Amino acid sequence: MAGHDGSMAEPAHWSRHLPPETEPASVDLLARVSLPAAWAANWRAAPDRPVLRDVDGTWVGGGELLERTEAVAGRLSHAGARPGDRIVVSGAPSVSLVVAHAAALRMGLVVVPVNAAYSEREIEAIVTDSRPTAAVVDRPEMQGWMRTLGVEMVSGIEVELPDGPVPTLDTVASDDPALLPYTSGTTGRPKGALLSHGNLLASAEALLITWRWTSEDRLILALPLFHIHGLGVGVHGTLLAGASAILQGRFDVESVLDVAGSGEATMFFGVPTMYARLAEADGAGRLGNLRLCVSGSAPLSPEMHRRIEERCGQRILERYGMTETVMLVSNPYDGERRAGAVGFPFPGVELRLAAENAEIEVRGPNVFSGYFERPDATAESFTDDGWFRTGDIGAVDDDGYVSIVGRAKELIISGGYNVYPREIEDLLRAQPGVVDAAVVGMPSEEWGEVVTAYLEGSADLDADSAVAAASTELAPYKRPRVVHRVDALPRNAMGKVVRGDLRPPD
Ligand code: MCA
Ligand code: AMP
Repeated sequence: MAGHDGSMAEPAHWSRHLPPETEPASVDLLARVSLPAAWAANWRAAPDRPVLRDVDGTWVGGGELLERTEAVAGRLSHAGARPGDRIVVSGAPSVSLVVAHAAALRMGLVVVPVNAAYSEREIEAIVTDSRPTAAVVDRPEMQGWMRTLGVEMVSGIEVELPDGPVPTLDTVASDDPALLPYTSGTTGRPKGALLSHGNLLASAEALLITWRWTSEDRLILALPLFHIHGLGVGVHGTLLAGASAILQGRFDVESVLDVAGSGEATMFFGVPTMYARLAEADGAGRLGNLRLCVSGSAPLSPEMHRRIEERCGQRILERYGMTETVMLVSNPYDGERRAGAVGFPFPGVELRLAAENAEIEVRGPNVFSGYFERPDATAESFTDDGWFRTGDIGAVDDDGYVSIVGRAKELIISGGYNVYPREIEDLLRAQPGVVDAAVVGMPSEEWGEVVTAYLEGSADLDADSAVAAASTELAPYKRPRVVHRVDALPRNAMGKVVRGDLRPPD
């Protein structure tokens, strides 16, 4: 096997192989078997210890989490949910949402986390594909859609169902399925990334090691809890470390800085858009009180990295992950946190760059086994020798730091949310008068990229109205913010749109 310097002879299909930061043999990332078993053990060991501060300011301790997750599991089981069944969980951040999630995992259900702002069309695609038995959803409108789509058990976020006996809990194996988050993908049809309990546990253990996350830590958690960043990193890490978190219902610059300034928290995790806003705020220096600030989900520019250090007195630790793999690469906690780089593979993660295009390929106990009931998409996303193709283009410098230098996939990242052009283009093409459509991300200091639509059509095409009509089918973050009508989209000799040649008309 190649060393850190990649010096030994390498097979032709990859150019550089980085082993995990901690050799796999030296740490058993699966020793605790599953997250829910480890969480319950932590809660039992310290029932009075505060774990989560709810959005109304009340603290909930381990003993209460044990009781509440058991009660919810009793209700779900009484209503007919069985291990292996899928359950949609969707809502704004709250302790009740975390309780529903943890209860489902403790009894062996597979959680399908869903964006609380999705449209009926977006929900239908996920429900049709995942066929959940139950849905715990805070938005009444979405509860109605779930019922119409035939979901048997639908409740609000408090799981207001009749009580029942507590089923067997905390007996899942590492290989059992745990989470089924959906990613739209380049085909426009969403696919579920099936993550096992082992995948989630291995990644959370690696975070604890790399970021020195201990029970003394308290996280300011202002991320949505339906993506890996807020859920798989923020919630899972907090509960595994036996630490605590302050849940903020939504991201608000002043609230984050107030908590940071009060000295009651030690960490903050955010996307670059959040840091861009924090750096511009009065009293941004309050962020400097924290032990650790982590950025991820989208590139943090070296300029922004420096600006935050200057304004907030905080040297950001940037890391890189994906829904399919949880966390992959992190800057070091003690060593240099290098601006513009994402760092070294987490414990357990091996990384290599494909020789032909430097695409990052990974493997490890954190990497999912495939897309739910999509053998073709799964086969395409793994190499013949079993490495997952991330679709991100990487580089490794002489010190072994990995950087993301591009994307092999058509993906726009706006404010840390992924937007796949294909899904939006398909909706735009269906609008009257639209001959063709192309959607790209234009650079933006605040959002990273702004979703921008080019519509091909005659001079009387009302491009804004066409986009507005398509937007009713899309969650707000996917809606094109900039719209151009063009006589003809730039095409190559094969007739394919050349995205790189798209320019606003004069
Ligand atoms: C909100 N809006 C957006 C976005 N967010 N538009 C484009 N892109 C967005 N990301 C819209 C709102 O609907 C509103 O539209 C307008 O922008 C202004 O809203 P504002 O109040 O300023 O926004 P906000 O509520 O403060 O949200 C900004 C945000 C949020 C806090 C940065 O986008 C956010 O929480 N992003 C994090 C997403 C995340 O967790 N990603 C992780 C996935 P209008 O004016 O029309 O009403 S990736 C992942 O999990 C992997 C594993 C990883 O590596 O982490
Ligand atoms: P998702 O599919 O929502 O899990 O998003 C994963 C994608 O986000 C990755 O494939 C990357 O393209 C991107 N990403 C996550 N973290 C970073 C980062 N620190 N720098 C650049 N891109 C990132």
